[in-house]
Amino acid sequence: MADTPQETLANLLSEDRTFPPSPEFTQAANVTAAAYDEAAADRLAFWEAQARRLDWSKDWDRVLDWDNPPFAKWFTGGELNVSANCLDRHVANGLGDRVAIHFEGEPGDTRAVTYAELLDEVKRAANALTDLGVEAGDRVVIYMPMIPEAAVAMLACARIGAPHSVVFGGFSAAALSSRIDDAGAKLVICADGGFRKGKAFALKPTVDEALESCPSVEQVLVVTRTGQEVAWNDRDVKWEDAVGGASNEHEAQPFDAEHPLFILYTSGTTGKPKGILHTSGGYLTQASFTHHAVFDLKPETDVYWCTADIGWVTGHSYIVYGPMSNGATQVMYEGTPDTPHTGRFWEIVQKYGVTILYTAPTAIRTFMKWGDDVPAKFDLSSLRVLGSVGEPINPEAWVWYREHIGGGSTPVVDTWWQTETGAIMVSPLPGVTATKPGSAQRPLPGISVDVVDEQGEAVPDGGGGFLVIREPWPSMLRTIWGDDQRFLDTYWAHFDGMYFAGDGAKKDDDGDLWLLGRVDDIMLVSGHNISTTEVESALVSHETVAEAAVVGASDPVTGQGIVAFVILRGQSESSPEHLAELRAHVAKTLGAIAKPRQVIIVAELPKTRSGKIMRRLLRDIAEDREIGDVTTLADNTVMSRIKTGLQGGK
Ligand code: 6R9
Repeated sequence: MADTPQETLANLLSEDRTFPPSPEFTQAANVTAAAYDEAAADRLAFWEAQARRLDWSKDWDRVLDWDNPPFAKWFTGGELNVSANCLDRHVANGLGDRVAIHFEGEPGDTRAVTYAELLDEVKRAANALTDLGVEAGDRVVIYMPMIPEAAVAMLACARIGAPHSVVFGGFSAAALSSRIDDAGAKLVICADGGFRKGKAFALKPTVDEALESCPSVEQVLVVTRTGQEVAWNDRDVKWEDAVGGASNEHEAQPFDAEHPLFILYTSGTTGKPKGILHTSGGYLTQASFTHHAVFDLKPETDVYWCTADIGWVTGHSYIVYGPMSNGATQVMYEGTPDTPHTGRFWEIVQKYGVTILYTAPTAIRTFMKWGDDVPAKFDLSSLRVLGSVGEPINPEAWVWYREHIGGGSTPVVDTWWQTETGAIMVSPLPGVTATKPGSAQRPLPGISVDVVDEQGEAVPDGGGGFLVIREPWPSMLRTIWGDDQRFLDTYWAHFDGMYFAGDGAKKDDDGDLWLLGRVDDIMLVSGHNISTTEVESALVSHETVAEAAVVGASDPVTGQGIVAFVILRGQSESSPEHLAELRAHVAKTLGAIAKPRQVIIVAELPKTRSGKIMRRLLRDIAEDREIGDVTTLADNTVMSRIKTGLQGGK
């Protein structure tokens, strides 16, 4: 993140298309326009009403304690058990036979787990963790593939008040050990491995390697997923023995609303990863409410599918805590979208009759690249809400998603939020908002997001600047684990009394919000701040382009010159004329100032496990430097392939 925000962002892209919800959708929607008025009239009363959607063992004394800002406490004095809110209360309400998880393994193995079965397994796991000496307040690191046991492990930790810290399966031993160390974890829960891209991959050896430098860890609980050979140490315990052999009787104890629920590490571009701390009552209130409101979940009839990994905050809030607190039936898929074929996602939607799909722009752009004919082979008519998260969604990708996946009629909700915010902050409401391709639009009821200039003054409609949050919100991070000072410096030091999200944004003439990417990625061309997002969206609006990543490379004349890395759609081919046409297309769409100095065709782009493009690595290529730290890449061999491709193409 840039130390100080620079000048106001140029505002280049405009969008006139809007899609109001159908009257039928509005009629049946969970949340209506009245929610905005209620929250505007009394924000705290609004959140108090949302907290009442949960079961509390003890009522709170105060909704918000903001006596020592920016250290917030929500629902102080209140007590609840997060796991009981996700499981026990549904079973007590006679919903034990409802499927909680339709699991689809990558090799094609399937399991349907009901709420009663999930509760049974979580109770056993809670007992097993207690038997292994884990107590309330002890930290547990979870390093697993996308299998039901990952959710079981999280809910069992929550049940006994042991904060979990989930690390992406696939992170290196060094990344894993630095997180285990920072959290001071006592136990690691992992699997032998998982399935990805048609092959079994191993996790346990990485844990063994990581633990060489982690003295805090006493035991490792290992789930058998692939059955591959693994080295066995004295500290290792088989999940099947410990959990399988434990009692399924377990009474969940209530914890304070501010009891730590989890720590999740954000990669951060430099320095050591930040352990974002979330607590119980406020977090669950907002995760649960936003899931109900933004996806319009009808738990009796909907089949919900969030394609995120459990190691990303999206997996925490919108696979585990939000959906399960609402009693959702959901699909959990272990693998990649192109195994064994590029229609795998659509085959799953058709098979389970998925009604609500939540995925990332990176996936949508990949589907565009694979071609319209792939989803067209499947029956996707069950879908009624489509969501997007993780990066700005280019207007063309948004329109493609609605057309080719949503049959031209489903609302598309572009949801802006962060690990730090814990839950969705800015998004359309599907039964209320006339949606606009590419815009996340409005802060949700009870949330006060704004765009300010470098002095911290709100920009008028039509202006661009920095996204801030003016008032505390229930699921906000409470601090950075073990480092209050870094919490203050990172988020609260830029603008007086406001949370700085690190993202650039603009307000259009209707006051709708457009996210323009991380402030560190913003380019400075001939004295103008230009967002990577807008140039990328202009490129993606060309019929031959599926995906684009744009960086500013130092330029002797303009300060920075725009270099675009482009992936072509389907069978498209490039030529010098085509490259010139792409550059001209950007100039025509956004103005001459945004015309790329260079367009480079590539087959893939460097992305994190949650699908975010790592522009910093592309900047290294554009400026002909040694490639920087690649440890958080989904595939750390991609950079050498991109480089080789470039050399080969010269
Ligand atoms: C949930 C999640 C947070 C950063 C955030 C922003 C980007 C996420 C977005 C979006 C534009 C959206 N981001 N959703 N940008 N539109 N709908 O992604 O959390 O991994 O912590 O990343 O992702 O830059 O600041 P996290």
